[in-house]
Amino acid sequence: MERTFFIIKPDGVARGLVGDVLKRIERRGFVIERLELRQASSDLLKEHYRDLVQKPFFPELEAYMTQGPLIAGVISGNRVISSWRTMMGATNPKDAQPGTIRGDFAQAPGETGGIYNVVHGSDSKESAEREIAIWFGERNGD
Ligand code: DAT
Ligand code: MG
Repeated sequence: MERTFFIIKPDGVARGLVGDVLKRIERRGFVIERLELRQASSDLLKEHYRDLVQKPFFPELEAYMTQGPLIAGVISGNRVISSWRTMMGATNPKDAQPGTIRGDFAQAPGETGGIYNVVHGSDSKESAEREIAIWFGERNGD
């Protein structure tokens, strides 16, 4: 069965949205394979967002993702990678459709332009396997 890696980001945990997000996963029929409350380190984040480390917004992204505990997990199901991306909605909450997690729970960026969008999901099969290994692989004491 296909699987993907997801995060309920620190804003989602701090705002008490864990139950809402997990409910949507369960209601959709996806199976929760792994679920862990974690504090992400700077090194882990740099590996996870390997392709974004050089972007001007990376320092803000790193501060956001390490500001408090997050939920990291693995879910499985038929076509779960693309389905979870659809359930999340667009990256920027101002573009996210109502009915998506970001469209229902995340606010449009303010003056600073920072994007706080509640959830993460792997964008391809390769990313899913890479991210599962980073977060739950042997390197992290699994
Ligand atoms: P997604 O999370 O939808 O896969 P992404 O992989 O392009 O989007 O970016 C990862 C995260 O980085 C995103 O959830 C929020 C942040 N981010 C992306 N583009 C940004 C930007 N232009 N300004 C600020 N933060 C940004
Ligand atoms: Mg991404």
